[in-house]
Amino acid sequence: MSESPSKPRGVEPSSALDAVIVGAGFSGLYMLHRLRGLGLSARIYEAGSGVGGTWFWNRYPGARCDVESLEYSYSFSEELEREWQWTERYASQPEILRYLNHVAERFDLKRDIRFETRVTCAIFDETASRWTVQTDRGERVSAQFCIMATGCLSAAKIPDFKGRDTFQGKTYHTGHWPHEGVDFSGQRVGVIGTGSSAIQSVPNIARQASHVFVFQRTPNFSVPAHNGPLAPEVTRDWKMHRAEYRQRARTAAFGLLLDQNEKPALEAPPEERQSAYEERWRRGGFAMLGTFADIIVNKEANDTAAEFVRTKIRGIVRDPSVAEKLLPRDYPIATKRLCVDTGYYATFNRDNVTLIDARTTPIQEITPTGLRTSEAEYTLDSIVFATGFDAMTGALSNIDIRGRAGVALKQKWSEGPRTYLGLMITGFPNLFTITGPGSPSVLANMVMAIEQHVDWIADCLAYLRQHDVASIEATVDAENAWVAHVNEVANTTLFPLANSWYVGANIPGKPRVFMPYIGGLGVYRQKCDEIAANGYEGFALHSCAVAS
Ligand code: NA7
Repeated sequence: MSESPSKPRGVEPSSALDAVIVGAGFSGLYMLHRLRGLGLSARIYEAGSGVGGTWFWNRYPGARCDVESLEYSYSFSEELEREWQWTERYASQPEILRYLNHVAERFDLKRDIRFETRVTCAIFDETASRWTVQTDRGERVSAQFCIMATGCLSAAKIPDFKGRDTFQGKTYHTGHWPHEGVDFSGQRVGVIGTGSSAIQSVPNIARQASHVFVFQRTPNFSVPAHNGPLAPEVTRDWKMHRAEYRQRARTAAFGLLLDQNEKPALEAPPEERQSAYEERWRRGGFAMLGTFADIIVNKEANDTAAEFVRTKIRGIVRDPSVAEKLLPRDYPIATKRLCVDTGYYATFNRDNVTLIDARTTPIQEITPTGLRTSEAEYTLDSIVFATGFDAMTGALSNIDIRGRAGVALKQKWSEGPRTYLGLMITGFPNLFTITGPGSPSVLANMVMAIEQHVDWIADCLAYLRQHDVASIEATVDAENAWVAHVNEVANTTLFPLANSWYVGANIPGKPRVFMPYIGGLGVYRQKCDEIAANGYEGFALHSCAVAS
């Protein structure tokens, strides 16, 4: 299910760096590039055997980004953008991985990446104001700054089903897919979960397997991607106007060129609403989110969009009882991440696909031969866990991070994550979290959110150097105020109503806290810039190491 275990490299001698970066995905790669530009010594530790992060691990059939390829790519280098050609409107996982390898080669990043090396622990030394970082290969390194580029959806989660380890067939998690691929020909396959990963993979698995059983606990809203080859005129237009498009995306709420209609849904007469939704459905993807201004803040407005999509599902799925099961009803549309699919609902018209409602007939046990629900037993050759991630905090909690007075981050976050700007944590000086909880992150085009954080951190480190500052730390007041603000803004929207991974509802026992910042990437960027311009307001800066 996972990468082959890395061979021990032996205990390496201690070394000292300006910065350690954890993770070689979109965040870590750009961070390394920026730090090198500042003349700082930096090293990435990466658990995988190659670059890519999320795009290294998520290799399930049909894995594809739900943000359009021209937008879901770095904007920091015009040359990079001019020389790289995306082939499809929505890039597939292999293409994104090729792109990230190209970036790593082009900027000569790999020489400072230690692959197949997992950071196990990071401890802050208050006397020296430095972090000691340890890896599973016995390496120990001291760095002034520790930068977590660990991703928001990188800690894969397999629920603790009874009998989970007794199954004698093959099991897979979508987020740890075998590199050699999987041939499901002739197999009876069970897919557990109906989030984005299942919605992308089920149509592909169904074309191969003899039968697919989809176990759905909560139906999801999905809109068509209308994916296809990128038309040359689209690429030409992008290259001609790239600077303008990128600037718009950087300041937009979702970091996307969404074409947001400012009119509230309820001000439009029903026919106008209908044709607006139809037009967005034809465009495909997240365009649906921009149809009206109030979809995510007004339940009645949201209902009009939700009912539109439910009607579409009824129109696609031929068996009315199956269609009925696929209709999401108990949360507003887009308050769980909207899925973007290619033929998902139509897949349920195939004779070799069965939908099982795991809400009314829950999965009770995984057996040696398959799976048992409260109603029936299913004989399976393989089980695919499309069960998601311990989102936003999981990858950080998996590392033993200890700040001042040896306090563990896990302990500090036991009631839910607390950060200042999603960038720093009180009690953990010189530790940065790229797209950490409390920042726009997953509610924005991730690449735009990442670039904004990396640039802010790099500028901050340059400032600290110029002003001879040894440590920076979020103040208690600033952190408290930011956490309150993140909650306040979230509560003006419908988002907290859904049992989503945004609130940790998919992980039993995880405190229910709305983790990302929904104030919008543009607004957030401005706040971060103002804070920096005011000499890093809300941060305590110390010119030499302090004991406490
Ligand atoms: P998601 O969106 O978290 O989906 C996980 C799915 O697995 C979801 O349908 C869950 O149902 C289901 N699940 C989780 N635990 C169980 C148990 N115990 N029993 C039955 N079903 C379960 O993860 P994805 O990988 O699809 O997508 C993650 C993000 O990646 C996505 O949002 C995009 O941003 C890209 P639930 O809804 O919790 O009832």
